[in-house]
Amino acid sequence: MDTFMTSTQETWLWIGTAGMALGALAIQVVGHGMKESHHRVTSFFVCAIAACLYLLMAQGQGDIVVSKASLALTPLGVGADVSAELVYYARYIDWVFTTPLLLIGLLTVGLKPLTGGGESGRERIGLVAGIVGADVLMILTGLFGALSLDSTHKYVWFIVSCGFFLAVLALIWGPVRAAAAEQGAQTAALYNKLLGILTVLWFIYPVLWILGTEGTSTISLNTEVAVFTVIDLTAKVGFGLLLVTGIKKMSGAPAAAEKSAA
Ligand code: RET
Repeated sequence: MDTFMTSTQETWLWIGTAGMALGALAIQVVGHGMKESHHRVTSFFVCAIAACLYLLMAQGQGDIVVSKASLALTPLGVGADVSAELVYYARYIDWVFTTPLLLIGLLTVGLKPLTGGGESGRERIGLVAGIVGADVLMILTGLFGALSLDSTHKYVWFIVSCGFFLAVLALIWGPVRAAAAEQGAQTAALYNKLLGILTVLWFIYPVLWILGTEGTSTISLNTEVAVFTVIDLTAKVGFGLLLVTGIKKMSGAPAAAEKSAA
């Protein structure tokens, strides 16, 4: 039963705050002067949003204690059962904004620009809305699970959240990957590289959640906060830098190479 933020957690949360702020800065510097600047803008905001929410948590404002007390009359007198858990709710505010932005970063690599709109434009809107919608529901239902003290409720929400996660993966590995493959070898290679990295990193989140205090409490909250900080920095700063440098390199490459590969 963890009910307060320890100094180890506080240190990691300050490392997260500084890392995200420096990451935002690094993305601006590395992406300076790039042609497709929207990639720099989305990657910058992913880190800037995370920096604000890590600051909220480091200052002790991003957590709540969920608790439940029940009293029962027994032959021996009144028995009390209290359960309480510290939940960093701010993570979910971070993720509900940053995961759609990360996915949009990936989608703008995989999906080619539309000329004309029409039916294909509508299909595109449907695909993007489906991916972002499933992602937002994945995070929200994960929050519902984290706030549940009853283990049945918790695992129901975990399974629902995993279902939405699988839907996101099915769409980015299916139709979006197929669209990226039609855009030439260079774009397909960059998309596949980012897709592989994103998938591996994102799989760590539900595993950590279920092993941590939100799930089975197999690992301590100190370890969980430390590992989340490292994974968050990799999934946001590392991924953002890869995206920005990959796009910059590709726009610098002769267009003929892309066309001949197509
Ligand atoms: C939760 C709840 C349990 C089930 C699942 C989850 C998935 C979370 C993911 C989060 C990704 C976050 C990123 C943040 C920023 O970089 C919510 C832990 C499936 C995939 C990439």
